Amino acid sequence: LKIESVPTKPVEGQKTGTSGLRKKVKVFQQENYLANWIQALFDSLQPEDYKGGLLVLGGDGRYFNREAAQVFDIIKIAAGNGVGKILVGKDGLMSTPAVSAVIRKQKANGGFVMSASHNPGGPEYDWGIKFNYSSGQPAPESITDKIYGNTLSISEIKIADIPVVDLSCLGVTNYGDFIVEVIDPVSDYLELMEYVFDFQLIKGLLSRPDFRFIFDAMHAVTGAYAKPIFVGRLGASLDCISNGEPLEDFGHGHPDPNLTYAKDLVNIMYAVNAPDLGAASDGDGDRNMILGRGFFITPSDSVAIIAANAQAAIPYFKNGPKGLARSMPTSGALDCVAAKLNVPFFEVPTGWKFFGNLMDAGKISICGEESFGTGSDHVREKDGIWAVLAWLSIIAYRNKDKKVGEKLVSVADVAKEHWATYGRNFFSRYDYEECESDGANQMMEYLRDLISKTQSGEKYGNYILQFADDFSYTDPVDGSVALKQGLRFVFTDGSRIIYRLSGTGSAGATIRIYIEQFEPDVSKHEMDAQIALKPLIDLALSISKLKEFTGREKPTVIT
Ligand code: VG1
Ligand code: CO
Repeated sequence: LKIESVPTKPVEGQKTGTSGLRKKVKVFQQENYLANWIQALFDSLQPEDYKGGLLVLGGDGRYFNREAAQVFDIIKIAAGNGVGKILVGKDGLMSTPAVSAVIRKQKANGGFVMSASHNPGGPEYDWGIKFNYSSGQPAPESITDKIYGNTLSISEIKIADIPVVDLSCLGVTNYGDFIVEVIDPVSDYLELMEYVFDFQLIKGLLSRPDFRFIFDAMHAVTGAYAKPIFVGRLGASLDCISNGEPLEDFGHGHPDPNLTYAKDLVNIMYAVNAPDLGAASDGDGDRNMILGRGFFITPSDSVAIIAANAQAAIPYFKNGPKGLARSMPTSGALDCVAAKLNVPFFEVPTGWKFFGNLMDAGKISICGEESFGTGSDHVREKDGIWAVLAWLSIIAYRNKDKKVGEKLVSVADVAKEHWATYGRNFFSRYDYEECESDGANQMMEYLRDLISKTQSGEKYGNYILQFADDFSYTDPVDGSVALKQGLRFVFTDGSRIIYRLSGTGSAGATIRIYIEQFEPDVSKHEMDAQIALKPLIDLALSISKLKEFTGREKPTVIT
């Protein structure tokens, strides 16, 4: 293997955000931009973490993935740095949770996911890359900070001279000491799903004449998984899958499974004669949205409901979940379940990387984020298909003895029963995308200053302040500290307003406002969340002076 040392110079702006490095495709097309980052990554690892080792490479199928894998050097730089073998998903495809699963199953040292997740794809849009570690978890901040540091002083890239690999054919190719194996991106993942869930139970539900299911792959990576899993193994009919072909530009779509961007699915699920369960997943297959007939399950409720029903409906959890965790802005619905199950509970900053240590230490098994992320310790990423299988399992379990013609327990019934048992946590998130960075930063500074002057007991409209702070987190496993993870106003009745700036955007600043209010009174549970939360939303806008700082009248996305 001929290895060349190519001189290079640092390029600005290679700091990793909430989940990997994400920029416009045009930025990644600059000379050595991606190559620098990949080399900086190897320079940040201990040699024993990759020399002669095994890495995994997958992606969500978006524009630029093929170039990135080959021409722009991920494979060649891996070889140049002495990696022994790389497992690449066929056609460069592999979902984020599947990469995590393959790393674990094949005992790899780590892996790359070429994805900007739910951000749109195409020459004018976004690209991104994430690195996961040997237990399949997103690289911790200690590593991503090192990578960034190395991008500022990088001077050489080690590149192996190997020809372009045909990623469309399964098989092994040797290049001296370096091996490329193109693998089926589905099989290890499918095997894991069969281990976690009772496929016979789900099959029973999907074959009922009185139950209809629809899955929208949004022309993203789960298209490659939905057919072999839902249709091939679970007997759903092919027309249950919509937008099932992964496309480089996601069919001009925005592959974000929420009420705004998964409009097609929402329309189907709110029409007369809607299916019983509708679901969608994002670009790289780690997010999910669950809908019943005319009924939206908030992600915060989804993780709570899955946790409450897991022991009965999902074999993997037959002894009950070990512990539960959510990101700080996610609603407290999960807290109530943890209290009832009497299991440990953790609140971590936004971003899946904070759950990994808790899982490795055996402290939690189910966790979630309000941002359509749900998962468990079967892998170290959130997992869209897993969440859909979890919901199918719950509905299947609740109806397993029902005869055709009997009324089935619906998705909405399960949610309403859950609220009746635990109370309802009304929750909404307002996103103001692509604001001017200056205005957004000034607003956050203004709020920080305000928080430093607040005192508990102060009145805000009808709410009494319990405390306000800038959330920080000390990892109970390794003691690492994450500061400035979101500004919180917590009121005495448990209501919360939280402000954060997004760490995944590729242009300007995105402000997120999270609003939550707990309602124990069953007679109020059927209220529309926007109506129930209106006073608190108005308060959130006035406290922050959002309009003055950003000039925005309305959010771009409400979930
Ligand atoms: C967002 C979500 C966060 C999620 C992250 C990555 O981050 O809020 O909960 O973990 O995206 O998800 P931010 O910093 O923009 O709020 V994914 O599907 O992009 O890997
Ligand atoms: Co994603």
